[in-house]
Amino acid sequence: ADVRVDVISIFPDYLAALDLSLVGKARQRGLLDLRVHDLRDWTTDRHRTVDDTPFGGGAGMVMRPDVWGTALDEVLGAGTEGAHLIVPTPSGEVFTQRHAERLATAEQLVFACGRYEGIDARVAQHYRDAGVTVHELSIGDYVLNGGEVASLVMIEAVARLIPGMVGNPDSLVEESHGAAGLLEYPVYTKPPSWADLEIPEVLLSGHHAKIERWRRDRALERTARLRPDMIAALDVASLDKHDLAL
Ligand code: 6GU
Repeated sequence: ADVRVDVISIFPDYLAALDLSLVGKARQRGLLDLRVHDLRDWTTDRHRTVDDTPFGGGAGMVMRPDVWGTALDEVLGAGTEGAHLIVPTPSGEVFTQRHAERLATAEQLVFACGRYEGIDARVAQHYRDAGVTVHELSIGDYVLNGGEVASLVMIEAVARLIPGMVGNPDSLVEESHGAAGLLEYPVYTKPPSWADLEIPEVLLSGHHAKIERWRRDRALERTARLRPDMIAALDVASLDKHDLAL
């Protein structure tokens, strides 16, 4: 397969959705070698313990570095070259399309899904020191119970960028958070009249340049309303003289 993805979790069943849809098809077609592992397979005690109380006190439990170390050493294998370790955590950098693009070029991605109050901080430190590219990533400013759902999100965002994964590659370049740096314009299909609502007349005009202009205006309008931060970040060189009228 082109890409190897490993997910380590104490709830491997959470990742069952990766058998479905585009990611599932990519696995069947051999484009993606995706393996889900149970962290408890690397425990050595009778109770299959993965966590302990935090040094310094405080609420909750912390995942033990020794169990994670044994698991990650085995899953990463010999070469650290080309391997990226992703540690989903609400205290990480916010995951964006830029991260997805970078991760889509990696040979191996390993997702270490923490639960409880997180994984002992020495784990990320150790693998960084060993030359693995480690990313501590959050999927947004809210709290989940663990890294599993965040891993699903990131794997889907990365998988659809792997060459040969999406049926029509045009749908990858024209979309939100793509080259334009704008939110998408509204889209319509048949029937042309529904629930007393008509589709915008320009879309029936057959006038390609007018349609493009209308779509760009709607994208700019929507982005200014919902995401002023994205407008502020726009490269002035990406604007045309008609945009400036807005
Ligand atoms: Cl990556 N993990 C958890 N537990 N909560 C989150 C998150 C990750 N991203 C946003 N909230």
